[in-house]
Formats: sequence, structure tokens, C-alpha cells
Amino acid sequence: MKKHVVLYKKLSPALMARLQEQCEVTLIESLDADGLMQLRDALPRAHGLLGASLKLDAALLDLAPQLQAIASVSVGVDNYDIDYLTRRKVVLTNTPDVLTETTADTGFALILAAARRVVELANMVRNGQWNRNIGPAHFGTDVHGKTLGIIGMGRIGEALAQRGHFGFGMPVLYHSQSRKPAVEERFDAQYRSLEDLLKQADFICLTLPLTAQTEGLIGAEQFALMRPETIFINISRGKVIDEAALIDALRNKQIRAAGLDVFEREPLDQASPLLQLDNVVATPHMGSATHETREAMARCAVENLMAALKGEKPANLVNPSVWRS
Ligand code: 8YV
Repeated sequence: MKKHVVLYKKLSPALMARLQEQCEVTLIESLDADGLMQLRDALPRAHGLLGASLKLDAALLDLAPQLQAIASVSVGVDNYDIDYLTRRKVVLTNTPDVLTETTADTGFALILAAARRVVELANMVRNGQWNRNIGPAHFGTDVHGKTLGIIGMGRIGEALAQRGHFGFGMPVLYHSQSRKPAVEERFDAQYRSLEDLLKQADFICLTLPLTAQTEGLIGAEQFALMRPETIFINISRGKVIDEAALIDALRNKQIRAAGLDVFEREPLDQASPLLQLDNVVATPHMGSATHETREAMARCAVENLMAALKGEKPANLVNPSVWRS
């Protein structure tokens, strides 16, 4: 008998056909109130789940007694209670690697947009306010040759370092839980304590996962260590920073500008003070959001789920102890 999979993220026709070769599939079209009700109704028959951008807590997953595997269409796994899933012997998989380059591109898009005031000046043109050669009041700041500070040296951090070193001639500083000799060798990257990186870098980029250890890592004390010309970039998770402290730092000109793709609450509320600040570039969690990469992520998730439901070891296990037990 075919295993039952509940999808809460739409797949392309090709990937839907691939999944249906092996599984019965229920698609939850949206995650609005009706969609969440449909999801709750479908969980009791689910052997597998596939989707992203939804917190799947114990209370919800207790409704799925037959659940064997969850395939997340994301590299971040902060939406899942990994200990709970492991206790239940539910396999969790994610989609690393396929999104690394695209997300690092997003990081540099924010670096350049924030440094050169691209959004602000493009809007000035669009609004018919470009009526003379721009002067110092509209100048941005250079990126090439400035010091790039990366907090979190995983796959995406490494791809950022590559872009900074080879693409923009930037000295690279990094802070992470462990030293990365290969990164130091390839990009002449220098390890720094968090405090020293915050003091020394011209561009500070967060590429950390959201965990109990990283939540609120960058707050008022950390922003106070940065310099007035520092530009702060977040492509990790909104909750790694204290958003109110960031707003204060921007308002008080403790830092020059921010490029943000993630926020404490998403979608970002239209009333957020961040959107009142010209020196903030805010994008809608688009880190991996290209046609090519999102299809590759979904394909990776489908293959992970099909393997797990067939009793084969998936390529991207988040909780490998479930497989050994
Ligand atoms: C999106 C991400 O959340 O991969 C992650 O962890 O944050 C982004 O890629 C995800 O792709 C949504 O499908």
C-alpha cells in the first residue's frame, strides 16, 4: 500500500508526478486558517510531510501518529523540535548545498544595495526627484577593499567569503564555533572573537542558524561595539538579533545602514520602524528564492522523503541518530 504524504508547499508538476509514483499525496494549497485546518485534518493519515516556513511543534505533530519522515524545503531547521522528532523516531531532512550560492548572492545583493543606497536612489529616480547631478547628500560608500566580517562560517558564510575575497578584494574576518583552516587558506580569512569582529569589520554579515545558543546573539551591547560606518547584513534568521536594539542603533547612527532579508516576525509588519528608515534595505526572506534554486530544493526534499519512506537512508539527514537506532 502506498505511503501517504501531506504537502504544505506546492510542487512543480514534474516533482508532484515523481512523488506520486510512490506515494498518495494530499496537497494543502495555503497556510491560511482554512489551510491549517485542512493540514490538521490530514495529519492522522500522514506517513510523510513536505514543506517549509511552518512551525511543526509537538502539539501539531501529536496529531500524526503514523508520521515517519519530514522533508523540509529549507536548510534552516528552526521550525522543528528535533529532540521531539528524534524521540518519536521521525526522520527530519533538509536541503543544504543546493541553495548555498543563491543565498550568498542575496547576501552580496544586500551588501551592495545598502552600501550604495540602491533602493533609496532608484526610488528617487522613479519618483521624479532626480533633477540635478547627485551630490554628497546622496553618496554611498565603497564595498571593494573594505573589511568583510562573517559571523557563522558554514556553507553560506564560505560562499560569502569567496565573493568578498575574489570578487571585491575584501579582507575577510570571521567568527564561528570552530576555526576553519581551509577557509583561512583559500580566502586568507582571519579568525576573530565576536567582539573584535564587531569592532573591526566594515560589513558584518550574519550567516548563523537559529538555535538556543544564537537567539538574541546580536543585541544592544553588540551593536554598541560596531562603528558608525559599519553596515549590518542579516541573511540568517531574524531572531538571531534583537530587532529593537537594531532599530535604536540605526536611529542613533551607531551604524550606517542595514540590509535585512529576515525578521523577528515574518512577513514584516508594514508599521515596523525599520520601514521608516531610509538606510534600511528590507527584502522578503528571498535568500534562496530563484526559480532554479527553489526547484532544486524541492527536488532534493522529494528525493529525501521518498528515500526515507522506502526505508533507504536519505541524503540530508538532520537527526542521523534516528537512522542508527
Ligand atoms: C526559505 C531559508 O525559508 O532554506 C532556508 O532555511 O530560510 C529559505 O531558503 C526556504 O527556502 C523556504 O522554502
